[in-house]
Amino acid sequence: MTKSVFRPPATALAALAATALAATALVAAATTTASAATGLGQLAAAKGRYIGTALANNHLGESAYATVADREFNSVTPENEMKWDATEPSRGSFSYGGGDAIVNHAQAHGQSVRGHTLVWHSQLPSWVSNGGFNAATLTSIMQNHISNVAGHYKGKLYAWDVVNEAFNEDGTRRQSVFQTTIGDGYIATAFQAARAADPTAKLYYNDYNIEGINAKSTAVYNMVKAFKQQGVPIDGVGFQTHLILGQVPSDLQANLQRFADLGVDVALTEVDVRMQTPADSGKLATQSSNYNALTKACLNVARCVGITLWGVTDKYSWVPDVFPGYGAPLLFDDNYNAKPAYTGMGTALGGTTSSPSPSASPSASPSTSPSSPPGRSCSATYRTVNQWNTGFQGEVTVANTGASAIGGWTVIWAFPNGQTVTQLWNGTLSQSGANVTVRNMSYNGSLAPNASTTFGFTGDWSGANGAPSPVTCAAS
Ligand code: 9MR
Repeated sequence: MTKSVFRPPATALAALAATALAATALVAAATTTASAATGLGQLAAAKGRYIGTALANNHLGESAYATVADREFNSVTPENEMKWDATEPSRGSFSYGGGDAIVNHAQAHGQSVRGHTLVWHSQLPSWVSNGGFNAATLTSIMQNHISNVAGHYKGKLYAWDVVNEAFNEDGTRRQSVFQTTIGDGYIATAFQAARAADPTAKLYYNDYNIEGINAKSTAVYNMVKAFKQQGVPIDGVGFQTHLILGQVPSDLQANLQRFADLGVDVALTEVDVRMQTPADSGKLATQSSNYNALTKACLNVARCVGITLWGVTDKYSWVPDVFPGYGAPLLFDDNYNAKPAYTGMGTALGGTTSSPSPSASPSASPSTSPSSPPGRSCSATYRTVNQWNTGFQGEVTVANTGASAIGGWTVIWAFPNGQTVTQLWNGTLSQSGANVTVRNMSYNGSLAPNASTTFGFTGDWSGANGAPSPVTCAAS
């Protein structure tokens, strides 16, 4: 098995060296070793979380953009391609080209997809906002939109931002056309329609300026609490987290936790940390510690499932267009050099930053069984589903065999007859000779006691295709 060791890309080291970043981080960068570059997504996956990015179709043809996106992230959110103006530009006429391209790209690169967004006052075609519909008609237009769009992507998305930005800063409802025409109930109706259209996607309410405890976040909190009491199908709350340099709310973690305690997942869904441009070493160092802090806040909350950056590179960030004089809010600069913020986040995710030592060195110890923390345990059951000339299909069922919920799992086996895995789904593969290690994806790591999940794969064999034994499982 190859141990995950975080190594900033070479460009990140250059960026670090050029800044007055805290001495510890400089030491870290200078002494970090690794056998293979490891992206943020892989680091997060080892903790049962994801690190995602907003992805824009029109930039995917740029090789540096696609390379960084695919290397670093294990989740994507279409930046604009699934919004109402893109998917139903005129009434009853649906177009999915942009969204489909993102989903196909994500599937080809082992990334889960957060759908964004079904009901929002912005990027809403004027046939909806200015149609003059009565409540019954607008309700059915909204239900029809959700049923078509969420239905089109049924089974393919990890989550949907069902309703986006429905509250004002003071905690009152935003006076969108949905609110003024249908009334408060439109949000619950939207969630019910989304559940009916795609029963497996996690359904989120998503908003900005709700990261700290304030009037707006408390209004959302009260809505979620009421939904849980009333049986309205809500699974998560997305905290956009568009921050200003140096202004990570000190109560971010406490706020995430109070929502999680209502029985929903939480996620940071559109993270960026903007600064007045031009950037300088001091600002970049502050930004690095801001990213470090917000990542830790999420990791410290068991139900914080992942973090999405709102873009791959500063070059294409929405920030300078909307906040003139501000920019440089992401992890990679205009030339795709990793910024100190990249290291700030990677370090929080457990990237190795100590001097090389025997225990920190990459090790190959496939015969060692992984171990689980006390109270957490899992089992892995291997089966051959199908077998032909030189190929076969396998499946492993992972079950939580302990009394506590688990947040992630790692399955290890050694093939007895030189078989190799050629493709694997619903898990993250690392393979070294006969030794195979599979970790959960962001969306299937959490298992309640007695719950199980499966991952599948295809492989090559010749001569014999014996089942491996033992197949061990470690829970986290
Ligand atoms: O990043 C998006 C940008 O390309 C669009 O022009 C803009 C239009 O409103 O939307 C941006 O994304 C927004 C997201 O969908 C919802 N939260 C705020 C984001 C930044 O404006």
